[in-house]
Amino acid sequence: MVTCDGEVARDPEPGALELEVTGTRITALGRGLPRDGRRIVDCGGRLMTPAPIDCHTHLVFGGDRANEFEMRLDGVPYEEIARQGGGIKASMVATRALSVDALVTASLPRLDHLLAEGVSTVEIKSGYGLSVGAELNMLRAARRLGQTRPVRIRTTWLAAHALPPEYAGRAGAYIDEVAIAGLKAACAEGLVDAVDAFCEGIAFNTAELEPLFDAARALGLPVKIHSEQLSHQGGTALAARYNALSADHLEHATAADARLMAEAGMVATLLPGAFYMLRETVMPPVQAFRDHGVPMALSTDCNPGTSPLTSILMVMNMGATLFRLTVAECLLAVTANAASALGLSAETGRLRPGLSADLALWDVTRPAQLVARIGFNPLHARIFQGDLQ
Ligand code: DI6
Ligand code: FE
Repeated sequence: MVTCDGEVARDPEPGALELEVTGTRITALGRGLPRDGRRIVDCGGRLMTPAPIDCHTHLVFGGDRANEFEMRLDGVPYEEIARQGGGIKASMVATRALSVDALVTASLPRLDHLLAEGVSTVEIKSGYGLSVGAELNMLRAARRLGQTRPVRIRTTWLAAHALPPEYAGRAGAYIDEVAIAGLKAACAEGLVDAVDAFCEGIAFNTAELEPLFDAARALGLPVKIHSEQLSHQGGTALAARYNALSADHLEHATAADARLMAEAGMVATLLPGAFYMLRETVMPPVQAFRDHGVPMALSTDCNPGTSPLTSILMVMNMGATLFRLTVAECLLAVTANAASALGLSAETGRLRPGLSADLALWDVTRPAQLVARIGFNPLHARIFQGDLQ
């Protein structure tokens, strides 16, 4: 058993621990627990971990952008494709064309792929609607996904993802009329757990994002940010001023950013799928995060453009191979630290009495076996809120 509550051992002691579940909760962890009247499940010597958490996804969207993949193979850079109306805007057109029902249908296979690897909790962002109505529909679809499958969905308002053509040259008006006005409407409908923004040369700058973060604060919502992905724009420092839950991507972040993140209690969410797809060469400052004690999470960033990835196991492998994280860091990055990135550390992500019984049972005996293999899923059983599935 790997509790992800502190150190992760390379070789967990065989048969060391028993775990008691009552209803939806872990109620005890230890040796020789009382058995009277309990249903006993023998896990057959398999490895148990907290169920993985995917803490940064754009899983709800319409359409497909494999054509842009081909353009990039021909040498056209991502930012150039975006300037030509591809990229996020192409997904906007395809997403606006779908009803809530159709968005659910399009997104369900992606969610199921994550669940097949034991995932208990998925964060889903808006950000491909870019109008109040279409952004609301994305989060309605996200909530519906959570009613359709046994999974915990956290929704994030990411209207500040790109500027739609109808607001070209009027970023301030877009933030006011769509990002902030829509946030209030979405919040009133119970559709928002956090607010995110894309701070980048091809998206929004820090001055434009400040009023949005002020609005989030006024509504009592935590913020997150996509920052320093393609260039250094200062989004991480802005987010730290708002005690953000996390800053995400961070390839171009500095040691000074890491210090601010530590002071603000933020998680660094690293997204190796986007790094890989864009053939990035600048690495996130992993050693600075370690030195400053910034917890690192890893996530799929599942999206139609820069990270069409729906495997949390692959993400762990990439975290190790591309970012040189240790196996222990990779495991914590998709469990305890991913929970922190969603403000859920008192709810899930560790094996600890009081937390939700969200467990994964794997046909392996050592954590390294989860991280080392590529394209192999050793999940034996998934337990969500105490239910063995
Ligand atoms: N950064 C990303 O990598 C994705 N969104 C973001 O803010 C890209 C989204 C896309 O290309 O569709
Ligand atoms: Fe993203």
